[in-house]
Amino acid sequence: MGILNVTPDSFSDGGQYLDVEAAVAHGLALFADGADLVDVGGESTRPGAQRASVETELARVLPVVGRLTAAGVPVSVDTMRAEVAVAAVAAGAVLVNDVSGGLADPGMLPAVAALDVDYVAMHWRGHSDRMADLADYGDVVTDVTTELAERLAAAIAAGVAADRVILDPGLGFAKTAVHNWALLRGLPSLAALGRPLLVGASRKRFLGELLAGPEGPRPVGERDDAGLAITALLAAAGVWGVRTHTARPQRDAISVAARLSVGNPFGGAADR
Ligand code: PMM
Repeated sequence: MGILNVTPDSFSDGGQYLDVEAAVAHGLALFADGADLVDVGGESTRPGAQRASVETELARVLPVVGRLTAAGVPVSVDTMRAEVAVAAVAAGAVLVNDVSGGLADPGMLPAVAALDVDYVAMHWRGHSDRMADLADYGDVVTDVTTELAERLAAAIAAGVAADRVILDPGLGFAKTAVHNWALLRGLPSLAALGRPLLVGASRKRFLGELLAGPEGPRPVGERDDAGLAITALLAAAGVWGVRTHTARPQRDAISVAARLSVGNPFGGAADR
């Protein structure tokens, strides 16, 4: 899943693709480079970010979704709002990627239930302006597994088909670096919920902290090799997808992992 943020303030690519032409060109490039989906988002979720209005989000996302879909690119929409999800699907999106797992907008799960799309439910505890205060866990793997199980149950109760739900631990969302590493190590616990897993580690702060030097954390633009190592390991472990800023190197890492994998904790990668 290639990331396309049509925002002025996302932590890694904010401001680069606000212009429709630039955004479409980047989405086409991600697809040409091997992304199975291009994930179009119009609202930054970086820690501390303020919310965009629904009008702003729609205006950013819809032209890009429409143009990419018309060009044959499978598109997902990264939104917490039912209204944006519905409009993006009408414009051609095939998956709704909801970082709030249905918690931010009570209309989201019923709206998704009425659409013929896959749904990513990410682990989330609150909006970006306060999520740092919500990074409080007993055992983070147990707590995130329990809370994602609740989101899966809520989606099913709202009428979403269970086999259309993909779960995501939500690295960096109300989580410290220690939490993120624990969750990456604890993915088999999430996999035990019986749904495919998506993981978004690309360029996130915990990688910058891991690779910190005397000058401080490794800058955002210099974290891709570490991200690639995570992709290879997760692909070998059998995750369904990774959400990343580049596509070709990820594709290559996934090919290597698939070729080498002989059995994995989640079952199933060996014969791909
Ligand atoms: N991370 C971000 C945005 N959307 N969606 C999913 N499913 N999982 C994630 O980890 C995730 C996401 C924040 O990163 P960005 O600003 O680079 O898009």
